[in-house]
Amino acid sequence: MDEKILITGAAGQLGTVLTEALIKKYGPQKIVASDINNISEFGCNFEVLDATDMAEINRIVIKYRITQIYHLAAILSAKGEQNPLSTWDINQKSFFNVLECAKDNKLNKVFFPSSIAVYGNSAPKIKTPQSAFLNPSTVYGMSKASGEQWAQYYSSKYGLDVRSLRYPGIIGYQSSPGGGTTDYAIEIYHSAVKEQPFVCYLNEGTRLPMIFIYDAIRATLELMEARKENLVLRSSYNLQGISFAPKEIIESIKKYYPDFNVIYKPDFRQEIAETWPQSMDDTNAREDWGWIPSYSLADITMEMITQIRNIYE
Ligand code: AKB
Repeated sequence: MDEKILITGAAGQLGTVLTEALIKKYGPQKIVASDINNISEFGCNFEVLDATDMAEINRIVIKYRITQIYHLAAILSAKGEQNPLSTWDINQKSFFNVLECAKDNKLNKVFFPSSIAVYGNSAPKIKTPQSAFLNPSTVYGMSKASGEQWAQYYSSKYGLDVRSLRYPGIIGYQSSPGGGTTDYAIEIYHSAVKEQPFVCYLNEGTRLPMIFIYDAIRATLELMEARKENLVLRSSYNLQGISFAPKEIIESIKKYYPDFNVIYKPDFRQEIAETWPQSMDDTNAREDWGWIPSYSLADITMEMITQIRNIYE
């Protein structure tokens, strides 16, 4: 099947690297990167797109004969709390637009990124089960939890092949993080390499699920390539990489920078993090499409420090 792929939010943390991976896999002519900001550095087709604009999504889908959409545009957890109603509006409207456009134009597949943020205080914190109760504590989490339900609805009602992952915090060096609660785990490496003290907005023992960018990309591509009949879950798959707290990442950084200094100043993000799982049970992902993470905390620290040193050199 000759695929033509549209990525929304392509300039974001996940989008930057996923777009590159899709270009590598399908070739640049087959990929259309889009973003609300005009960033034309992608080596493929590029369109400025506000994904809340249905007419624009339709225009691009028709212009390029798109067959798949990876819908990455969204406002994340911490930034989302600063403007709850517009976060809800942007996250919901853009996903409805993608779902409707995919249904009407009979697209082959849609990818929807969900998050650990769908869980709240009612779910067990350790190895959070796939089917644990969802009572998200942020508007971002609410939008992802309802998005999952809509994904399932479009799948069962209209036969749309929507696939989704509940990502942990993604750690990567390729672009700056954008308003998440897990962003400290990226910023901390930049401070370490610049040999500056780091002000950590989470307490030293706040354990969260995280994943290295290359594992996150591989998981996304593996899910999208999996045989349709193997995918039992049409809401979203739990995805576990590793779990750690600030004190553990600091310990691993100190192997490279023994004098690295961290000051703890918890803010509103501490409260969000406390409602999230510490680790996820991803048995369904392992069983249905063979998910196995490969990067340990030591691997991530080595890779992040090496790559960030190159950036600042
Ligand atoms: C965030 O912190 O908001 C995101 C997420 C876990 O979905 N990184």
